[in-house]
Parts: sequence; C-alpha cells; structure tokens
Amino acid sequence: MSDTTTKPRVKVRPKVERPRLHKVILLNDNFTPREFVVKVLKVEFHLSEDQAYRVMITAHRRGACVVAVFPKDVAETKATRATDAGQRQGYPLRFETEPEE
Ligand code: TYC
Repeated sequence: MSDTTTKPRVKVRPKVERPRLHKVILLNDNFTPREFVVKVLKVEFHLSEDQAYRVMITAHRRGACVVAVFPKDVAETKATRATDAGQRQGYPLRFETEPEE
C-alpha cells in the first residue's frame, strides 16, 4: 500500500447559475389617469417624478413599458402590489412580470 495522496491541481468550482431576473412591465389602458400611474410608479418602484413620467408616457404611447428588473419573487410582489393599488381605486391598471432573456 502506498502512502501517497494526490491533490487535485485545480480547484473544483461547481457551476452555479445566477437566478434570472424578471421584468416588471406596465400595461397601458384607456381609463387609469396618467397622474395616478405616475404616483404608483413613484411609491411602489421608487422612481423619481421624471422617471415615472417617462415610463408612464412610454406605456401610454406604445402599449407597455418595462419598469425595472428584480429577482422573481420581488418582481411578482411589486407587480401585485402596484396592480392592487389601482384596483383599490377602481382602475384597471396592470403590471405583469416576465423572465429576462
Ligand atoms: N392611457 C391612460 C390615459 O390616457 C394613461 C395610462 C398610461 C394608463 C399608462 C396606464 O400604463 C398606463 N388616461
């Protein structure tokens, strides 16, 4: 029996993938007042007045706009909270999430 031990010469690095981020997407509708959309974006996503206005007007013109990206659970919680804020006022405001490519 030999007493020699062998050590791997290179460190074994298990491949770990970073969790994919998820986009929160604001959808346009014909009823929610613009100022209300801006307010929700400021309160729920901590956007500045300027950022919030730009996101709102982009969704208004193009139908949808990415608000921000987060880990999946955070994106889902924020989208739900923001959608609920509209529902409480009787607006059809909607936020969706989808995985980033
Ligand atoms: N289109 C709405 C209006 O004219 C405003 C609005 C903008 C609503 C963006 C939703 O995601 C939205 N009152």
